[in-house]
Amino acid sequence: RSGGVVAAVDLGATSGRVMLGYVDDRMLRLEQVARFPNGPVPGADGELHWDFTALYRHIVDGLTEALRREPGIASIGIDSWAVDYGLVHGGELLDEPFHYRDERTARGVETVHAEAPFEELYRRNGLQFLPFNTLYQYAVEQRLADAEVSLLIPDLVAFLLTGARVAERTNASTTGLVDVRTGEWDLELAARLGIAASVLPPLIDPGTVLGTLHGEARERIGAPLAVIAVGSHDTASAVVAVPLSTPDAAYISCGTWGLVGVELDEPVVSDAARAANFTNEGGVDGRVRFLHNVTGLWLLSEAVRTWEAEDGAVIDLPGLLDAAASVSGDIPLFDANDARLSAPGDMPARIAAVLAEAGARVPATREALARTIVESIAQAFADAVATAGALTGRAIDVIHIVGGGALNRLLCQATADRSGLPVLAGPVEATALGNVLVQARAHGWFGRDASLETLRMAVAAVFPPERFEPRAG
Ligand code: LRH
Repeated sequence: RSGGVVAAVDLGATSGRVMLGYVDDRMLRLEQVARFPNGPVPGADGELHWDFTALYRHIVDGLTEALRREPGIASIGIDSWAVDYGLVHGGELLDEPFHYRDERTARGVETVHAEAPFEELYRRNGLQFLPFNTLYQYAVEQRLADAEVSLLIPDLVAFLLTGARVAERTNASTTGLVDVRTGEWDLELAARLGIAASVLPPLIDPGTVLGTLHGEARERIGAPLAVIAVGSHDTASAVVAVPLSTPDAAYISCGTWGLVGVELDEPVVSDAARAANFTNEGGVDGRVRFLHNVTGLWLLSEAVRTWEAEDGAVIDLPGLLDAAASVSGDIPLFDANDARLSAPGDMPARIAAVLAEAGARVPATREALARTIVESIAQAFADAVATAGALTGRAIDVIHIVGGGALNRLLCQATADRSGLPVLAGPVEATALGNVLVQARAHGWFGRDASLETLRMAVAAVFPPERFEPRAG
């Protein structure tokens, strides 16, 4: 047998999906079965949580519908945003997981750096500084001691579905507690930070069969389907499905975040990489995702959310972007990674304040502000690509943009113009495709030893990217 169908659960910070993935020698096709909203939910004291209970219900409903449509499903794979976790005791989730944009983590940063300065952390875990990396969250987590185990979001879903208590390695690499050299838990660091080894479950690699649906999940969904670990960090799955076209290609996985970097065989933890805040996250097949987080479409989606609340009506985003593309004259820019733009809120007002503070003109219309947002993101993308090239000694010759951002033609063209490099856009559904492909390989549909290059050739054949040439500016 050289093909079949699998289900992919793909949870992003603004929406989640259940997809069916059809795979054989010549075909790769996704069919969306369910899509549901996601986002920060403020609690009584303004703290930010996820509504994991609702997410899990949507996942089970989606899988039930997937199996109804396609009784031949061979397995399920789960990926989500990184760093966040749920604490489990007695088989139950203790609380709704915190959202990584909750501001409590600032205190965690201070506590952790007092014990292990950032310079030392970088040598050990290879991670760029992000105030929400799991180890900072654990430092302010009041219930860690009450938990038998802490599970990252995709592992938590797999646990509820199958009972398996594991930590998939690509996502575990974003906790800050995995040794960048060995890929194992850094138990010495954990001990110094007061994190009990018992809350860190055994690490497993993508492709591992985690178990079959059990208990209520099996009853509801209706069959003892297998759950297979994929690159459970959404960015790891997305990078699997980037149809890298040259050895020196860079990629941008662009959704809520823009993850900008290159794939390496070995980590780079030089002083220069640390100073540039480049991360060495774990990729599928032991590859290294050497990249930098740029605040991506979050800036635009929060602005749109604010305008929709003002209007009490839905905004036509393609229409807004068309209007933004025809804005002429000087486009004021701001630093997309300004920390003041990271929490949810009135993004147009915050961006206006950041621009005004820098003495820049504040755009007067929504389309002009949308243009400023898109160009500022594109500039940050171009800068990060140049830095990735400098830090790795590569002459980057093309930029692949995958994820929702690949649909944003204004952003793709602006990234080409500002970097002076061609941009190859697509596939939009890279994350779900990477999830599907790693399951397909585990089933032997590409040959069990198929390399990532083989998987990427399949993507390129079925989803030829659209090319944006840089225009002289
Ligand atoms: C993108 C992403 C990114 C992380 C962030 C928390 O969805 O997983 O790679 O840095 O969310």
